[in-house]
Amino acid sequence: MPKTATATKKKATTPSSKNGSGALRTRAAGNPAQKNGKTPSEADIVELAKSEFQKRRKSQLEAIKKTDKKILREMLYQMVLGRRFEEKCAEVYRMGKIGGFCHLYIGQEAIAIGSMLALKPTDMVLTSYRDHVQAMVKGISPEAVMAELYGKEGGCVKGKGGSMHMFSKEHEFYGGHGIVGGQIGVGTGMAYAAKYKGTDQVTLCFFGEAAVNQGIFHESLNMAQLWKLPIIYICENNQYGMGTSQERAMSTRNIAKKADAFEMANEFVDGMDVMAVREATLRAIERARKDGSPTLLEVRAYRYMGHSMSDPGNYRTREEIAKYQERDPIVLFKDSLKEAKVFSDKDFDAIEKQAVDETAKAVAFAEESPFPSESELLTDVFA
Ligand SMILES: Cc1ncc(C[n+]2csc(CCOP(=O)(O)OP(=O)(O)O)c2C)c(N)n1
Ligand SMILES: [Mg+2]
Repeated sequence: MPKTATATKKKATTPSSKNGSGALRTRAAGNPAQKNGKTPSEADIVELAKSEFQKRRKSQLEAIKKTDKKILREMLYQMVLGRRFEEKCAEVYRMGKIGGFCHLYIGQEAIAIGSMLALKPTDMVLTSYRDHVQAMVKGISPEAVMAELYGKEGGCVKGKGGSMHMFSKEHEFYGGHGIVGGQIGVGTGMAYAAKYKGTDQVTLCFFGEAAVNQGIFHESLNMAQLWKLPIIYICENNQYGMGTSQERAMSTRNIAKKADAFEMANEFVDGMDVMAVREATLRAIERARKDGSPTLLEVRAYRYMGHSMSDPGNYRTREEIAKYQERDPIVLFKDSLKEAKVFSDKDFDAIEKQAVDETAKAVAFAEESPFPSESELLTDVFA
């Protein structure tokens, strides 16, 4: 098992199949592991994941060859930083340093990094409550994100938002939204404003697959296509909405195709492949900037940790988690970078050290930052 995957596997929630609901489900339709109509064993599924990993390496290598080395380094660094930062979040959360909800992104890093590093700094980003990594990629410092998690004054919103509400107007990062799907309507409005004002900004709006069943998704996509808004909707399909699997809640597996109903451009992307995410986003950005038209990307990945830190995880098996860890996006990317001779083990060690040091600095800053003073209680509060 690769190092990064092992590190998180130990900390994964404890899935059980005791009540039957945790048993690994497979689909009759569209499941590549299905052999002669027979349900594959869990070992078959792990094998399939390994072979998909090898296939994916080939296309990733091609994309790496076309990309500037500086960008590749930044992509890898941000992915490793996101992973180490969030592992630390889990650790300090368990020590009682962070209160309230805390939703980790471990396993999904390729989505934020692949897409956001294709943007200009002036472009706008919104996401759900699973927002720490997106906030950092958009330029909010790890110190300000960690202090926000601690509820401290040095946080990006002075400790008043916490884990779910990272925000920075300066960095064009507009949340951190706790209402599932809420950011789809807000993001569509922001794209409308950009078009109305004639700015060159593209809006990138992330949401989970469970948000797609709500009316706001359909209403927003209709308006965005009708009015040709420069927005990219990224559905982060991690296959679960809390403990409910997509197959229990959605009549179709194919989320990208929902955009066909609005005649909107759409693509399905492998969210374990950071280069595939980057390339699909670059295509969507071109559509948005050139024609001012929207795109829906369904990016499929998997969260290794529970829905939030308080998730007992009794709805899935350890084998299911292991299957996705076999295709870990960081390991895949490092393997490809090494094979393409872009970076060596020495470079990887330097990146790892930089990420660990940056995370330690963020924790030290958060520990030392004071709690907000009482006089701050009613400032910047709208109710
Ligand atoms: C409108 C609304 N309904 C229900 C909830 C409770 N809730 C919080 S997270 C969540 C699951 C969302 O899953 P998904 O959109 O797939 O995102 P993920 O957590 O997987 O990133 C639900 C139902 C909520 N916050 N808002
Ligand atoms: Mg989900």
